[in-house]
Amino acid sequence: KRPVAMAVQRTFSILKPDVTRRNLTGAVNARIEAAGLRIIAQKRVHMTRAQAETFYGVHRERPFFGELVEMMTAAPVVVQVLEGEDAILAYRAVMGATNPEKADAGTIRKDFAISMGENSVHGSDAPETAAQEIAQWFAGNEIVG
Ligand code: RTP
Ligand code: MG
Repeated sequence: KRPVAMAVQRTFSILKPDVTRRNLTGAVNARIEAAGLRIIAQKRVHMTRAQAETFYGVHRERPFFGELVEMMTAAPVVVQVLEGEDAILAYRAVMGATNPEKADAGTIRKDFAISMGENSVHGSDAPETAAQEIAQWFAGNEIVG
């Protein structure tokens, strides 16, 4: 019998301003690595308004859009590419629910997030958005798998 193919996948991650401001980059990275995800690209950037508006363009019409862009540009973030088996779903599982009050015990958002807005991490929601988001932030030679 042929073995079932391993679905190694990449996802895009952001450690949001509430993480860098509180010096929790290493603590969050420890959770990512403990979940079996490999950080194959990483850099610290201070997003411009235009970059944040592009990144969250899908939410442009939402009532929280202005607040979201303000929050994402208020301090540096760490952008990352994570690799692992079913990385997109695996990362969203360790992130926890968008609203930290609803996040499961042991998730990053349950343990670190401040609020629905300042919820510590972003993770891509599908393979297409992961590819788009990675391409917005990393050149191919910055990703070392
Ligand atoms: P993300 O895109 O950052 O990984 O988070 P998500 O999928 O869990 O949540 P999404 O619905 O895509 O919302 C994107 C980000 O917008 C902020 N938000 N604020 N105040 C609010 O009601 C509200 N709702 C969403 C959060 O920072 C959320 O992660
Ligand atoms: Mg989202």
